[in-house]
Amino acid sequence: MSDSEKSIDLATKEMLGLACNKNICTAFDRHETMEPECGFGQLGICCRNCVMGPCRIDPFGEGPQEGICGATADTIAARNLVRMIAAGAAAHSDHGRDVAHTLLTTSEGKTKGYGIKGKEKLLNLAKELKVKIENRKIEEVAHDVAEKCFAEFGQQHGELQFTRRAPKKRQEIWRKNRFTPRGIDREVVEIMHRTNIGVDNDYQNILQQGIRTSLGDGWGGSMIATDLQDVLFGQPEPVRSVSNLGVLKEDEVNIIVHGHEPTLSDVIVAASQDKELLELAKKYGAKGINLAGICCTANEILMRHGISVAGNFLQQELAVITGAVDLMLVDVQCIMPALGKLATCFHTKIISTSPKAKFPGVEHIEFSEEEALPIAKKIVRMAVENYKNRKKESLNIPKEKMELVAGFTSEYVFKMLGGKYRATYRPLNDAVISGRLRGAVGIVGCNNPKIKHDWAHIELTKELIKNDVLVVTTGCSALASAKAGLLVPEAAKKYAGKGLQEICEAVGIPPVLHMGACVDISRILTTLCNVLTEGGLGEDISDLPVAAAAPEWMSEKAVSIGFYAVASGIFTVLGLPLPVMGGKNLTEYLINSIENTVGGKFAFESDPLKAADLIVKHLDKKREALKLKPMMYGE
Ligand code: NFS
Ligand code: SF4
Repeated sequence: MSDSEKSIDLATKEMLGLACNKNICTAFDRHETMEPECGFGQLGICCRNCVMGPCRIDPFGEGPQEGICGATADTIAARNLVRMIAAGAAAHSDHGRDVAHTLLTTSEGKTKGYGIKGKEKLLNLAKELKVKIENRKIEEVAHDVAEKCFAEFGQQHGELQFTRRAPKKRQEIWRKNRFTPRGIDREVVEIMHRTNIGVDNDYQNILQQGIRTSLGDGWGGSMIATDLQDVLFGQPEPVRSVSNLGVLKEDEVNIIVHGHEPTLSDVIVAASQDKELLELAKKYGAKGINLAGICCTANEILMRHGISVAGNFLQQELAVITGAVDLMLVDVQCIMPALGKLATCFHTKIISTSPKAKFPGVEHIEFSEEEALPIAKKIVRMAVENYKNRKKESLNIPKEKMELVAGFTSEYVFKMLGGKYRATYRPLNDAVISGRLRGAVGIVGCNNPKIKHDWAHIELTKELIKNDVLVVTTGCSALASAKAGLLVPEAAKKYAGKGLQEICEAVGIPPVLHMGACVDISRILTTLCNVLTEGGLGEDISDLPVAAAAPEWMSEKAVSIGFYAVASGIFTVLGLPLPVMGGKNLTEYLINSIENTVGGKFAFESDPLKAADLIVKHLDKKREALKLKPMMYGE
């Protein structure tokens, strides 16, 4: 495959060409050497759950159709699938747990570098969680809110608190089908139990637990992560910034933060503005300290501080190859182990910080909330001191960079649409009802070298906004849209249909709204609940003309997200199939009959234009059921 077929992003193509000239391998190349990938794995029909096996089912029906224990293709594929959900939900939720811990220790005055910046959010949460507010210090309230959220992880029975944010009808569906999560951790553990050899062997019953676990992510762990981050680091508001590798600066110390948890990156932002360190940078001949993000950490500090974005998942190695990164610090999730070896070819220092995530050949400086700011300063100092080791001849910063606006939240949409004094979702609902807007679609998720980098995200997004669909986006998809110039108000005139254009112009928003990191997909759920409460668009999420898509997904986290979206009643289109196709009944269930139970279902479609078509048809079906007006500017 030539470099131009690997990505639509100019900076990425340029860096891939350079990597090739230098004989440096990236994920794009390693993907090619891996082909053909294992068919059993892709179809989900190999099982290693006990040592009588590994067993594989013959997909052509000629060889074995059962494992040694008698497990069928459907059973094996379902067990593998829900283990992916368990891993994905665990990752998001453990992130949420860590944030709860930071809030708790901060409320006890034990941290250095954090405060409670989102007071309004905290008070709203306190009300929701029935924490007493009157005559109490903000720290006391924060303490009890953190404890209540903590308890959600270990809860053994009852229902997760935030599932009550869902419409009544949805809650009933969950209860009736045993989908309501009892405790976040409990559901993950139960997946591991049920998928042991000889426990749950009915694919639908296995999926029931998969759904329950995923809901514990979306309406539990991820929601806690989002809400408590807003309490600690402040609620995002729309902010302008810049994206792509061109944000790296030739004459400044470049630090990249990569990973997921803003507990680390937020104090790095503060440390990079430290006077003493800035002086030191100048002493070494640098004009300043330039911070940029990759992956979801990028989203977190982008929307709270306007820090620029270096790139998305498949650009992490390319950032190092620019030779301009003096230090890259990483915490958890989506960090390629390849970075360690790659960095040895450059002056770049990679620093791991989480006790949960170490990398061979990478220096580890353990991060702790208690000493957050001093540790952050130490790391920034290392970057500054490494600036002098930069080799001019290996410096290759691509020019590409793009303006963007990021940081829309469910609360902000509320303010923005109603004006300062009239907070309401009414204009949004009316736009859908009157046929100016067809509906809304969440486009989210990763990059995957199996699909031309950023291409599927951008094609799908453009096609939908052309059809008067408001797109909301998170994660690496949001970063793809940023780089493609879709996150600015001016993009409406260029790419959006007439109805969407009118709304964007009236309110001054881009046609594609950046709503944060992947844990912030919980913001999309909350927004949908608010839209329903505003009225006129049905009673349940499955009534709404909305859909979701992950055109280039790769992570287990995306599987968990896909499931809680479907189980919340949302039609969800994946650009690559779930690894289940070897289980014929299971596949049929996921792309079809699951809809009878939850009102949402999956579709697998790798062609973004066909995916857009499926989505538009789905939105129109929902509009028809709600008896909404025909689209104002034609179909
Ligand atoms: Ni989401 Fe964020 Fe990106 Fe995929 Fe990874 S960064 S949590 S998993 S690759 S979107
Ligand atoms: Fe084979 Fe069954 Fe063991 Fe899986 S659990 S490896 S199918 S014997």
